[in-house]
Amino acid sequence: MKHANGRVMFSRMLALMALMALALLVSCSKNKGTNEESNAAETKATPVDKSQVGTVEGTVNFTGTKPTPKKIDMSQDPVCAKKGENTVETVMGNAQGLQNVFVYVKDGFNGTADAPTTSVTIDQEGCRYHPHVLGVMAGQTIQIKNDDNTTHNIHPTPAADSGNREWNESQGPGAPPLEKSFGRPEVMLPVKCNQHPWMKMYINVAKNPYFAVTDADGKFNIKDLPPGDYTLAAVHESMGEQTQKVHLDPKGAQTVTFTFGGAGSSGGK
Ligand SMILES: [Cu+2]
Repeated sequence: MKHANGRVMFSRMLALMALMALALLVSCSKNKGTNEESNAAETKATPVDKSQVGTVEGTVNFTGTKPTPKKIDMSQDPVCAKKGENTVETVMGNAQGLQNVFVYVKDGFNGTADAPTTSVTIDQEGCRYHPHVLGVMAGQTIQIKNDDNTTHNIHPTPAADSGNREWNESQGPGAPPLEKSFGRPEVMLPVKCNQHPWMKMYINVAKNPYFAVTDADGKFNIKDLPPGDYTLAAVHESMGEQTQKVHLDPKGAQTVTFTFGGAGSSGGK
């Protein structure tokens, strides 16, 4: 009898151990499931922490004497010749400031940023492009307007290896705005008009939203940049690109100066 009781006890113990093992297995697989979910969340892009962003601002200077702006002969189209200040816009700006320099975060921003849903505008007015230098994010809409009583033919000519597409399109007086975008980053993408050979501008397609174009005083201001170490680049249509390393603390403000030209420089081509 004693022997038989021991056997019953042993088999009950075995059954209990089996149950405990099963319970352990179930709880383990539950944990595993939770871990997988949190891993998936970690691989998603980290959104920019808006409470920590800062500003990089500064000036692009030109040393030397700016060339006297060349006059443009618009006499081939009487509509154009009537209005506008008809000078070439290559090297311009007040005092030592250099206008129309595209300043952008070239390296160091590893987050993801969607293209803004707002569009940027190119206006054709007085047979000139306004602005002369434009910054836009890859994929962002560019609205092209014709405010002239003449026909323009907009013709962007991207670099062959840029991945952007070359196109040209006519736009008559009163025609609705064209809506275009470029999918790949490219600096100083030239735009010309097939009707008016003096019409020229540059579109800069950026891979992130951290860029600016210098104003008439050569000033730029890049806002809402997360803290980090960056390569800041400044590119001019005829004098090429310069870069600088910039460190930005949380909620920081950095001032950067770029200098183009040199004693006696006429500002390139
Ligand atoms: Cu034109």
